[in-house]
Amino acid sequence: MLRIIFILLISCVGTQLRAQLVEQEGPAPSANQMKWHEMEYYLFMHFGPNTFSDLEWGKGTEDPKLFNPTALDCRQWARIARDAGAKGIIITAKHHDGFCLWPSKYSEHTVAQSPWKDGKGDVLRELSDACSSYGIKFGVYISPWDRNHPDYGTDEYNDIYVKSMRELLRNYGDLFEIWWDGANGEGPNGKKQEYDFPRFEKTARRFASEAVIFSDIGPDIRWVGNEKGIAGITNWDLLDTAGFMRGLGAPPIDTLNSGNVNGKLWIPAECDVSIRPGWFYHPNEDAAVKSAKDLMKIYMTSVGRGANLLLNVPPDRRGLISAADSASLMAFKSLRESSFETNLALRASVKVSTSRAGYLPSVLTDGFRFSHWAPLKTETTCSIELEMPEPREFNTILLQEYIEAGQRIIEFTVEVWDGTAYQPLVNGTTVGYKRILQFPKQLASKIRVSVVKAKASPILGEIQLYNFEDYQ
Ligand code: FUL
Repeated sequence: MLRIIFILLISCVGTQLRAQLVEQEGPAPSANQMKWHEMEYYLFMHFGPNTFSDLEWGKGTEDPKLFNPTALDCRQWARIARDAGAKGIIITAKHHDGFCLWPSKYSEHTVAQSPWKDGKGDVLRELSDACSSYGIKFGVYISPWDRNHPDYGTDEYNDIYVKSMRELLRNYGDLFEIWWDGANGEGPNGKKQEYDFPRFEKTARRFASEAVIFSDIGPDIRWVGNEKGIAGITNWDLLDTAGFMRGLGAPPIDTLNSGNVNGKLWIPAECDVSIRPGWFYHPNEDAAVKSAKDLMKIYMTSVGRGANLLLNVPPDRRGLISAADSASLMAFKSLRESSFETNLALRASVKVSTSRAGYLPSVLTDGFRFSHWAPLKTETTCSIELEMPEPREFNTILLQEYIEAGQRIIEFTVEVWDGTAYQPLVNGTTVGYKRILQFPKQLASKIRVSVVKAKASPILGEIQLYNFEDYQ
């Protein structure tokens, strides 16, 4: 009993202290969204009848016998993802052709009707188990558009979708993300569906309370507006969704790309992009796999702009990640690791314009985003000087805001000390969870970061410097 009272007391004091120090500005991420931000990079896998028919959008009339991977091994997928530094896998449990990668009771177009494992196989079971044994997270793409289901285009289909979602969400362990595609075309009877998204959302929340939900307009994560891996140079984690819908009624592309500075909801962007030209595996695209350098550029325009990177790596007809894709993923991992190996600003001394009581400037160079610093509450601008023990060569700066208290920075500058004065180096707009900017190589011991415009007193977690090899 005493122990419980003690814990309660500590947590009340803790909450009060936090509330006093880091007042929230506008919308802030939920606990699930915060975990999602921290994932940064994970894989997408498009797999199903299209893998075998060479199509991107199956018609829904494909014979389920087409689905017959000869050596499917989800442990290979999960191992490659983990070794590539990706934090999870999102699989197309059902794409637009309606084929279910699990033996759903609510469809006649599933792995159970296929010859794979004599109709006794379950890709979701194997992948969910593989992800947990390799310590990565598992998520699902469940296309609302279904070109196969006979009830599509009628009210009954909304029931079917809810039931199959419930079946899936209850039986395959914890999910980190549910992916709702905006595409909505005709079903087998030529009719389009009026989706009951409020009901879908209720079901998702009830049976996957730990998952974030992705769609054009969230509710948790938004589409970035392109399939190239490019978030806006200005990228707000905020969005206004009132009056918008998924698919054709979505907000304009540039809004999805940059968010809304005064958006009422925390709905950060996710960049979905494929390692190959198509989303599904096509043998004739084997020579068109993106290189490590291509992927690094994508990383910089997604994670480097405060968005997450969802990189599609489609399994082939054997049911394996092909050698070319895995080689490129590993080379991308090495390039990333060598680029970020040495934080030259680690433990650099820090001088600031003003500091709020209780905030130590030195945490800005301690290597941890979570420990954060802020100027006086009344100041919406600030300047931070970092000094390294001796001149070092660098060409990259990484900044992180403490977004748990909201996203605040609107504009910042970076200057370099040339021995007599500060010279302009690079300017930026939003920071958010992470911002990485590059500039021509410098040899210097001092830089100055100034927040010149913010929605409220800025709260920063990290400032880091790196010297990247050229990957352009
Ligand atoms: C799109 C779909 O139509 C594509 O087939 C793919 O799944 C992509 C990720 O989303 O909207």
